[in-house]
Amino acid sequence: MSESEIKKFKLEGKEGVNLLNSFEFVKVLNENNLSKLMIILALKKNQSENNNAVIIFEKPHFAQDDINSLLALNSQFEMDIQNDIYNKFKIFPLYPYNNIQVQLIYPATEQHIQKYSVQEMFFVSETIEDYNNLTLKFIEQTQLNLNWVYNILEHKKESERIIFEDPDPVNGFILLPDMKWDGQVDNLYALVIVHQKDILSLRSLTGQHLPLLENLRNKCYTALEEKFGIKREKVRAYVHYQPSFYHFHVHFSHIKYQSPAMPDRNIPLSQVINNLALFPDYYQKSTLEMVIRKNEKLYDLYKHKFE
Ligand code: M7G
Repeated sequence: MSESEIKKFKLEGKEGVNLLNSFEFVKVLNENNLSKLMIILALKKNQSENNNAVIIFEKPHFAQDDINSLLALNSQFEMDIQNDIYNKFKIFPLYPYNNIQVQLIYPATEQHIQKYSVQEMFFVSETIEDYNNLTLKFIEQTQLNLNWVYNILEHKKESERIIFEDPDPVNGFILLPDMKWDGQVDNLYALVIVHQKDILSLRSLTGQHLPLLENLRNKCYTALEEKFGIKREKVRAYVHYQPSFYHFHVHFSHIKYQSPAMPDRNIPLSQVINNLALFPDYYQKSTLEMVIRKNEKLYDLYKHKFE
């Protein structure tokens, strides 16, 4: 490791330790042994108000390069079982092979805590009347703050991470790594945020938005291939319905990546484009199926449908 790398590591490490040190554990909100993920509720110490935090700890998936390095490393190890030709042991590699990905949401609102908690889920049909009378009310009253989105669009945050930008105010967008992406090509998880601010979600889309959708689809496929060598037939492009954030965005992920986010919310971008090309007002008329979770506000608005 070069001296500048060591310095960077020390700095990042020090900041990280201090950052997590100021929180204390309250309870586990969710865990997943397949994706090696644990999400906890924590409290900021020495603070009486607005002190909730949601912290997501995730062990990384292996990349082939990591395995090659692990074979070459002379790591500390602890033998567990040795029986004939069968051996099981633990190794304790040091930086940079022992990282844990952490997402810290602080201060976290009640909605963040609900979003990341284990919850019973339900499918529900949303007619256009339901959308206008119930869902829109929910969006107006309780939608999560969009500051992080505007920071990206205004280049105030994450500008160095931008993969591609089309600055056109109508058909333009920013393509950048999603916060959840661990950086491995096979796990690609990228986010496209459009410059237009008044498209809340899939429901707001009409035939007028086809140039935007086609523009972003084509330019993002090209950018992902140029930058990461991922061919378009290996990329899943989709929107979530309902999304968590009501500023229109599209997810681009590697076909091998299995997102811990609820897959039942995925609607392929190709299907959206096709529907709008056939029927420009498709999303102003259709009944859409969506998944809602028991503790979220939408559940209260829709529970009469299955009680
Ligand atoms: P969504 O479909 O609205 O919600 O997607 P979901 O989280 O329920 O899937 C929003 C996406 O934005 C998610 O994949 C988040 O991981 C991602 N995201 C959220 N925040 C706050 C950030 C951020 O600050 N930076 C980046 N790059 N991505 C974020």
